[in-house]
Amino acid sequence: MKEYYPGIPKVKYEGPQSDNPFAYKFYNPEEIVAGKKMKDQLRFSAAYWHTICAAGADMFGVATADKTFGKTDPMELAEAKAHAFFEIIDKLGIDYFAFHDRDIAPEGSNLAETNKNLDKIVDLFETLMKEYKKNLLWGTANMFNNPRYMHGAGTSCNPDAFAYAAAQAKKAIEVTVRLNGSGYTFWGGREGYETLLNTNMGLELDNMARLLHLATDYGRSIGFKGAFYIEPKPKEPTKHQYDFDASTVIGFLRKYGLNMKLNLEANHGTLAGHTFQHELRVARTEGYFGSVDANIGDLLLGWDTDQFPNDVYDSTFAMYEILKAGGFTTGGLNFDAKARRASFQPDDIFISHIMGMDTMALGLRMADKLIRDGRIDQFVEDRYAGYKSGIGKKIVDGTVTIQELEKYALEMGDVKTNKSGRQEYLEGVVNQILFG
Ligand code: XLS
Ligand code: CA
Ligand code: CA
Repeated sequence: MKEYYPGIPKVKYEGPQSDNPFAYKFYNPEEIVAGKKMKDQLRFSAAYWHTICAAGADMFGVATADKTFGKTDPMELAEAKAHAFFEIIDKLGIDYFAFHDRDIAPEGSNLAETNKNLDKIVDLFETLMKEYKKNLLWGTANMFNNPRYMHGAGTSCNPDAFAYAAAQAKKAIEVTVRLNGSGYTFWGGREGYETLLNTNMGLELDNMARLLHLATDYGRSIGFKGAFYIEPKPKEPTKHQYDFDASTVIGFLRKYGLNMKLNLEANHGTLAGHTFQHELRVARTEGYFGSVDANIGDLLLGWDTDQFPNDVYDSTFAMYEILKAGGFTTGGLNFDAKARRASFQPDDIFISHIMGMDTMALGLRMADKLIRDGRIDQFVEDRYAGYKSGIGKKIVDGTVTIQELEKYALEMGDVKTNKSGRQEYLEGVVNQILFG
């Protein structure tokens, strides 16, 4: 069989002292951390659209990397990409992947032809998944690229676009079921608006929910047992995306009675003005934690840079939330990430994943230490201890009236029992755990 990346070895764990760029320094798949093998805690996944498709083009310039494998015929190129992609994830020891329908096969001249192209590549995926023992983390439909979706998909003002989107989602869910995917993601690429001057917000939101109901009900009817996710993002490509952040999406899901979880992207959290940890905390507190796109943004830039994670504070706090949520079930850590445009050599694909995986592995190790150390959790426990007895317990139990609280306040005179929040002490504890 043709090797697409000759010279790149199978990447193994060599430990923190290794200077081999093609080795893991912190990710040791079989090592037990926080009660499970690291590979089962982290459930790494590679994103097809970046890893094998994105070639460095941006708004100001064409591709810098060559990902054509000498092919010009679109179906031959799709096949070559599939082979190359599975070789990459196999060499990296990544067990999962995610893809959009349009990443893997080209569009034909009509929907029927497009579906035929897709089926042909899905046949190949089925073979390659078996051969390499790889699993689908989630599938999705690209309902934002084609001009037909210029006004949105589920939120389009044009019912023909809504119908086309429904047909596309139906097919993508069928493909996900066929490949035994453990999830299916909806990212509302153009589900938002540019100006309220031409927008019926109420109808657009209702219709978005209608599409999600139709698609998820259909998925269940054909035996899909995995999780349906929504992925929040506040902006880009539209000025305002309806799935703004975790809180907004949870409110939407509750309003419309949709049984879905969240796929949270670090980068989208910061674009919404939150930390990644905040988004994860909201999801776990509300019972909506599902899966993660671990790629980060550049805090000095206002757009979606999809970078491999390199910040260990960030990965520690993210893994802390994930462990506290009970760890992944259907979800995993997907790298919706691309190497920078100037990192165009084929081996950069490997080096960037290795760095990102080591960052998340370090985060897992540090989060586990933080939890085992116990000082932070104990501090939080103590801080709210007042709600375990006396007036606090009555508030929490809902057995107090506002008149009783007034009486209590009058007798108290003033609040004299506040204690320091000790933020700096806690930040010191984190530094000690990371570097001590
Ligand atoms: C884009 C999104 C997208 C989703 C899948 O910003 O991150 O890639 O993850 O459609
Ligand atoms: Ca992104
Ligand atoms: Ca994403």
